[in-house]
Amino acid sequence: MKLSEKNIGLTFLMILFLSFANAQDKEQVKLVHGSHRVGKRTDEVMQKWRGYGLGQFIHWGLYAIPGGEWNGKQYDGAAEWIRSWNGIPKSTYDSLIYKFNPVNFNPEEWAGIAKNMGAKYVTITTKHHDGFCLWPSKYTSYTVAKSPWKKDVIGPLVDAYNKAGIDVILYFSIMDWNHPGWRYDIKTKSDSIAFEGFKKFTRNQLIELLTRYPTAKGLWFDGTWDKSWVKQAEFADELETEMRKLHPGLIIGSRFRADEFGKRHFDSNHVLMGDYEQGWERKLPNKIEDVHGNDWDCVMTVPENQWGYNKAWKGHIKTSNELIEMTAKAVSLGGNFVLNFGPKGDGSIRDEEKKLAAEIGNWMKVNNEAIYNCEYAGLEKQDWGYFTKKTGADKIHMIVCNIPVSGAYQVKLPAGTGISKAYLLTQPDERLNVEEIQSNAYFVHYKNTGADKPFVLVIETSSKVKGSGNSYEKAKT
Ligand code: FHN
Repeated sequence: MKLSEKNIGLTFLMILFLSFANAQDKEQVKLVHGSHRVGKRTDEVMQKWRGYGLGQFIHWGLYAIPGGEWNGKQYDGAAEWIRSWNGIPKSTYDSLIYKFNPVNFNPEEWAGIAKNMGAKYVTITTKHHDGFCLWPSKYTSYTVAKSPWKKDVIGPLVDAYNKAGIDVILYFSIMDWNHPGWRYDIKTKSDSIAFEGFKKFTRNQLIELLTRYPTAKGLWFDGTWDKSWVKQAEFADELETEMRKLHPGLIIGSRFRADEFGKRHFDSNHVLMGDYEQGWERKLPNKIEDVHGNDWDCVMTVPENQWGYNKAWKGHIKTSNELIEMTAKAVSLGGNFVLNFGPKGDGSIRDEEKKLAAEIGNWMKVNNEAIYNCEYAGLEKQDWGYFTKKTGADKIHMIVCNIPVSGAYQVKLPAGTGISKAYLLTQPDERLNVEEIQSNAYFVHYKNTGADKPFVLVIETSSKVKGSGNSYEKAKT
C-alpha cells in the first residue's frame, strides 16, 4: 500500500516535470540562423575585451568637410548624416571625395591622445553610411585612393594605435548610400538582382578588411536595421562563419545579423546574437538585470547626438566629470564605455575633444585601477556612486561621484563577509575607520570636503568568523 502511494507520488511528480519540460520546449523556436552560443565567450581575446573598461570611437569621413553646414545653413541632424538632407544634392555630396585632403592628419597624434585618455581600444569608421571608404578598397572607386589624399587612412591608424598598445576594432556600415545595389527593402525582381550584387560587394569588402588589417580585434557593424539586410539571415550567418574562420578570435557585436524571423540583437529565443550586446548607444543600463548576463559596450557622444565633426555643437555638452561617471557606471555593470571623437576634415582633432581626453586621462592615471580588468561587484548599489571589483580578487573599489555630507559611505556585503581594510586608492597606507551599522551593513568613514572630481575608496573583504560581531534584531512590524 505504502509503495503504491509512493509510486503515485512519483508518477505525479514525473507528469509535472514532463509537462513543465514540454512547456519549456514549446517556447523554444527551432532556429537555423539564431545565436551560435549561449553564455559569454571565455577565450583570451574576449577576456581582454572585457577588461578594457574605456575605449575611443572615431567617426571620420567626407562628412567632416562640411561639418554639419552647407552653403551657410546648419543641418539639424547628426553631421555624418548630412548627405540624407534635402538641402544638399547627393551628387554634390559625393563629389566631396575630390576635397578629401587631410593635410593635418597625424595618426600617431590621434593614438597619443587616446593613450593619454586611458583608452584600451578604439573603434574606427572604415566606411560610414555614405559609402566612402577610408581604405583603398579594390571593390569600389569611392575610396581615399581616388581623393587628392590618395593614401590609405586605416592602415596608418591601425599601426599607430597598435604601437601605442591600443587594440583596434573596425567599424563598418552595411547600409551604403553610394553603392548602386543598396536597397532599403527588396520589393521587386530588379531589387533582388541589385541586392545580390550588393551582398557580394559587402562580403568582398569585409574579407578585404580582415585580410589587410589582421591585427584588428573585431568588427563593429552599423546600418543593419533596414528590411533588405534583415531578410538576409542565411547569407549573413554564413558570412559570419566565414569571417570567424578567416580571423580566429574575431569579436562581432549583436548588430550584424538577424535570425530567420527577422529578430535583431536577440534571436527568437531571446539569446544574444554575437559576442556582446551593441544596443547601448547614447544610453547606459541602470541595473545589472538590464544586461541579462551579457557582455556589452556603451558608445557615447560628447553633445547629444553628433558623431562626425560638427562645427556647431549644440545643446548640452558633456563634461569630463559626467563622462568619468558614465565610465564608472558602465564598468560597475560589467560593460565598456566608448567615447566618440569626430576629427575635422583637415585631420586635426578639435580642441574641446582634446581637453576632455586630457581631463579624463588625468583622472584615469590616478584611478585606472578601478576601471581596467574590473567587473560587476555583486553588491547593492549605493547613492554615493559605483562599485567595481577587480576580476579574480577580493578587492572592491568604490568610485565616489556624490559625496555624502556625513562622510559616511554605506556598504552592504553578503552574509558571512566583512571588511578587513578600507583606504583611499591614493593613500593605501592610511586605514579608514569602518563601522558595522547593521547585519551585513557598514559605514566607511571618510571626511572629504575638497574633491571636485570622482575619487576611489578601496575595501578589501574577507570571510567573517561565525558568531563574531554584534547581533542585530529585526524590527517586528
Ligand atoms: O547612424 C549611425 C550614427 O551615425 C553613428 O554612426 C552611430 C554610432 O553608434 N550609429 C548609427 C546609429 O545607430
